[in-house]
Amino acid sequence: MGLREALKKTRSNLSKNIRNLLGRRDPSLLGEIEDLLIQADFGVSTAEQLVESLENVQSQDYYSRLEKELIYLLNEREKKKQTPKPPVVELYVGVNGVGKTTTIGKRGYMLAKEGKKVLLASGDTYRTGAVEQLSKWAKRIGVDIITSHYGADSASVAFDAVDAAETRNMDYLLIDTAGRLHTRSNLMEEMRKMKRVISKKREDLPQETILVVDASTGQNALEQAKSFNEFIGLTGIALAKLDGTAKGGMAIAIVKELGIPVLFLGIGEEEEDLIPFNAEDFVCALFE
Ligand SMILES: Nc1nc2c(ncn2[C@@H]2O[C@H](COP(=O)(O)OP(=O)(O)OP(=O)(O)O)[C@@H](O)[C@H]2O)c(=O)[nH]1
Ligand SMILES: [Mg+2]
Repeated sequence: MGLREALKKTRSNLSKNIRNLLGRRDPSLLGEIEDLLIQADFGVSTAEQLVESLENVQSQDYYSRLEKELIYLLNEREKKKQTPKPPVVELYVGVNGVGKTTTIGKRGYMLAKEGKKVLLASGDTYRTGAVEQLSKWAKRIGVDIITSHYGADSASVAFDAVDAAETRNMDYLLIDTAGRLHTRSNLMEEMRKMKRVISKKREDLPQETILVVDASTGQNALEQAKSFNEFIGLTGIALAKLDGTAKGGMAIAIVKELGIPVLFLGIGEEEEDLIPFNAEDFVCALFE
């Protein structure tokens, strides 16, 4: 599945309705466009800002103006990063069932295809079957894995994994974690410990702390991003399950409100179904 296909539902909701409105010229038009953007989960303040940008624009140019504003908004937040020192450690966090383990499998595949040496680590010691699930991915994409056993201390699993990645000269270490609700402070605390232990090994690690969110969650994903960001500091968002949702606009709300860049889009369950985020492609697929 491609990006265009994945964003089909969000787009058809949005474009069809906006197109219907554009023929009109009455004073309530902008208000109605704002409502549509909110319905597509752009978030209230983003929708307001976008509509304000249309105020002195001819209605036939609304579309192109919206596209330009969105691309600007999404690109503005994209950080220019220095080349990190290997191993690049990516810690994947998020609430239960959002797609963390699957995203890691797909990300590992993406990196392995680029010729990178990839190690996976199973830091989910809570859910039965979690280690096996990641092991299956490792086998499927042909990369190594550090496993753990049920009930083990996830921080020490992470610590050992960083050790292994260094001794084996890995380019990337992708660490899976157990799903946790952002409102459960004991579980959030445990995750913080995991990150702290990793940075004790080397202070620039982990270079990425990535929150995986389920795109169909809509605005609650923004709450998740806020909490996780307050607790451990996020460097990026992976937006999973973008296929089959009409709430794709949520990506924009997260970038705008929290300034955290979207790094990846998950558009299916197969290994090739993860694509690097690109603002222009995303906005085009959203409106076209
Ligand atoms: N359609 C679709 N399904 C996905 C995507 N990403 C993950 N899934 C599915 O979502 C379900 C949950 O995915 P997991 O990767 O196990 O989620 P998780 O966050 O690791 O779950 P826990 O470890 O239990 O918290 C699985 O059935 C995945 O195949 C995606 O981008 N698109
Ligand atoms: Mg998992």
